[in-house]
Amino acid sequence: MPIAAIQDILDGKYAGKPVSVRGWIYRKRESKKTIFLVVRDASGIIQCTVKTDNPSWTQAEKITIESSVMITGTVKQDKRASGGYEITVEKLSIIGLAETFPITQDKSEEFLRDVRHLWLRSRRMSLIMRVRSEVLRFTHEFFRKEGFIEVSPPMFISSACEGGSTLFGLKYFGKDLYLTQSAQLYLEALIYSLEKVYCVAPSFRAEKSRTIRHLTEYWHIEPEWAFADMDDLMRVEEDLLSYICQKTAEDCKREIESLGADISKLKVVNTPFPRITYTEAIEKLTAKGFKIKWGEDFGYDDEKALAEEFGKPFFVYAYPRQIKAFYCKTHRDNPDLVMSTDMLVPRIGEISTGGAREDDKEELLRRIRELDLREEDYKWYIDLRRYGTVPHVGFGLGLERLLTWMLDLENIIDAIPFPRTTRRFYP
Ligand code: NSS
Repeated sequence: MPIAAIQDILDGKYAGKPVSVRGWIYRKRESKKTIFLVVRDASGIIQCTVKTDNPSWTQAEKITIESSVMITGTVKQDKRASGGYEITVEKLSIIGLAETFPITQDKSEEFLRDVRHLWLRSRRMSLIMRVRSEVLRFTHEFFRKEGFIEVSPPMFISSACEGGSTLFGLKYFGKDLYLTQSAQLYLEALIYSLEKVYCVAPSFRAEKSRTIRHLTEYWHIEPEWAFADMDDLMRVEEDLLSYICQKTAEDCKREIESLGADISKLKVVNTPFPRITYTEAIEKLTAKGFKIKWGEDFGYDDEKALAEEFGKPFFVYAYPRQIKAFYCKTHRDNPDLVMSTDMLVPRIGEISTGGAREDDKEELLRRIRELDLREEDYKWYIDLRRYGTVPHVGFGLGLERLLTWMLDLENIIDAIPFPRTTRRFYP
């Protein structure tokens, strides 16, 4: 007999028919004459009933929550059953009898994080993981559609992309190396042959901040492309975001509704996004009574206050040189500013950073010296400006920050199966 996906049964494809399902015991309830087993598989949950006269009765009595099972029976339409269908069991086989499952309803968030390897079985976590997978699919679809080539950057690196304070160091055959913070510098090398490239890869930050938006290991969506300017950059970025939001609203409607997230905020993500300069952002904040001065970087509260005003994704661009990385291209008509842009969303603040890269060798060297970086660490990167330099742009979008916003998650740690933070690296 074919193994049916539970969702197909709930969709009415097996009404009145014999069927087999495989899965785990989600709930169990007993009365004198009937045992009700709610079984879950990857697609959904369904109630299965076992009667006293069934030869499987003793198996059903013995079975525990989270035991794995194979059930054969007949699908019955029943308005009282949640989902509208149930299975009258003919045969119940226990595959793996579970010990007493440690997760019960009254457990704390902290406990659930300690048993993350088991909590991943919850409906909530599996819904999030499904949407995460779909968002990755839409990301790849978008870049392929736009002619970008997927590349694979290294994770062991020898010099910083985003500044030393968040670098994870490690010993590499007696030498000091680091874990990558961003694939950007390597992507820049690849545009000279492939022109438009992207990757989805882990990035590591020795980030001490314990906030709802920081992980020490996160997944980074990073494109980089040649012969492009800030306008091209913001256009591709907003196109990507609106593609992801529209497709997710369409294809993950059931998941988003089950998670209780607000689907309407995804549907209204249409291009073009509002754009304001850093200087305009400072003026807005000053008018709201914030103490921030021109030249200072935004804190989380500043970003949240700005984002509240827009209520949807928007760009801040043209930042002061002193708060941005060495690779940012200086505005030729105003050397105090660099061509950098952040995308901000409500509640989370910054979800992506990008910009034009300094493509002039002398300007780049000036920046490297100005920031006291070691020129020899960036020798290969400077080479890229020696041999056929081109104007080019790119950005980095944090997948988990994006999901935290899209799914109204309270904390970024629920956007990734095994979160790593300052305090959490188990399981
Ligand atoms: O440091 S970034 O702002 N920028 C870069 O790494 C550039 N080199 C990217 C590029 O242009 N290719 O990080 C980019 C994004 C940021 O906006 C967040 O969405 C995410 O990466 N990010 C993080 N997510 C989770 N946890 C932490 N700690 C984190 N740090 C950055």
